[in-house]
Amino acid sequence: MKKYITMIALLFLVCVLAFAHLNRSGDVNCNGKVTITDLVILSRYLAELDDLPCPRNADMNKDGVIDQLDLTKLQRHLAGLE
Ligand SMILES: [Ca+2]
Ligand SMILES: [Ca+2]
Repeated sequence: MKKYITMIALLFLVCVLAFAHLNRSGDVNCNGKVTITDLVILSRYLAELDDLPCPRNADMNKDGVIDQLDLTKLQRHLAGLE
């Protein structure tokens, strides 16, 4: 019985983390919100001025590359167009 409870708890945790990850696309500073600050940070990263604090959230279009297309997608998201 204890084994099943542990497995269910782990499955729940995996689901929560997966859902949280999905909802954090664009949150490149990992503060839990997608704001203009994320846009500035991503812009500075693409201009090679700074590192990305949270690169896993920067690939907005999920193509495996962090580039101008992700910046555009983040801009559109913040503008409410996506
Ligand atoms: Ca953020
Ligand atoms: Ca991308």
